[in-house]
Amino acid sequence: MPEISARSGRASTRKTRAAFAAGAVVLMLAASACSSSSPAKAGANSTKPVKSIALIGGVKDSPFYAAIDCGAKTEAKKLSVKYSYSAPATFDAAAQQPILSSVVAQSPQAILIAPTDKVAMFQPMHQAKAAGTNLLTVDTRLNDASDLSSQISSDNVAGGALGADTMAKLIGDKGKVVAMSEPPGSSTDDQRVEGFVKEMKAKHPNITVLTTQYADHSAQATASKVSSILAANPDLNGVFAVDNFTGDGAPIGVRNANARSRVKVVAFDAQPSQVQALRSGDIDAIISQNPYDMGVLGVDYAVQLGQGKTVPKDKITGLVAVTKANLDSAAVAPYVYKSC
Ligand code: T6T
Repeated sequence: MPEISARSGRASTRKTRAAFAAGAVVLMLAASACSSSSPAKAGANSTKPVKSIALIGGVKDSPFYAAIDCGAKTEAKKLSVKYSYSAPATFDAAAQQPILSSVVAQSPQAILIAPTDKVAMFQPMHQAKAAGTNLLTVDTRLNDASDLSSQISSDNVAGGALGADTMAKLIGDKGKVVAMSEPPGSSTDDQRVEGFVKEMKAKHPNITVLTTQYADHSAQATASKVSSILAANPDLNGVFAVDNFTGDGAPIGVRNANARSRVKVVAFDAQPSQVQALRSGDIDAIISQNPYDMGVLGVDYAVQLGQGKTVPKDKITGLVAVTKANLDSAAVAPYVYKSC
């Protein structure tokens, strides 16, 4: 059982103490092991005092980004900083770029953004940086982080590995599994698949991992893909779904194939629909993140940068494996997504 380790960062420490106090049986991945020791150089950032901060989410109507918004909004109010939130209608760079342009036109001193494409969003964000705005990413990342003052996210490779270990436990460490993801391009989904496949290969030699399947941000497409995988592999034992769309669609596909008694489902993100599916027994576990912390830390770091202080260039927030057994525990509460 991986150690539950203390995590740095004000907001995280508070929640971590609650977690230790609760003594819940959760798999929490250390953030401190991944936070880099080389803080951003103050000189690389604008040190204008921060009067306004803008958050740009990955997509509208997402409980995950709503939870980041809740943390950021709460912290901005506490620090008396003007704050705005916006997000594109679809999770793609073509929809996110105009949102970024309109935010830059309002000249916030800092922008927190979840880039929808680790390559395509570099240039528009580079222009925002050139306009004198401090850029911090939350959740997703860019391949080229040279313009970023800080990157705040889960360790998604570790999240995929936790999904693999959780799945292995559920299926008796033997059998056949598949990962369901989105088309490559989003750093988070790509890293979860990477972590899942690597962990299965390294630690679970008696589990065969089929080629990852992709369904383009659609629960229905995921459901039909899962049904056809099951038709071709009646001996399939598990499906790992890396985000909300696949997490909503995978149990539907398993149910449509009348395979629930023999197929385990591990999803990602404890948003309302996944929590409901866990309670109803349609899924078996959720690997969940702490988006609220990402929002709080993003605002904290943006304000500190404006004061000329240094902040961690790379900050990893926590992950837990949620089951029906620990879902209502105090330790898991920070990882169940809430808007506000
Ligand atoms: O899994 C989260 C987020 O981490 C990912 O980047 C995109 O999908 C979600 O927002 C789930 O809805």
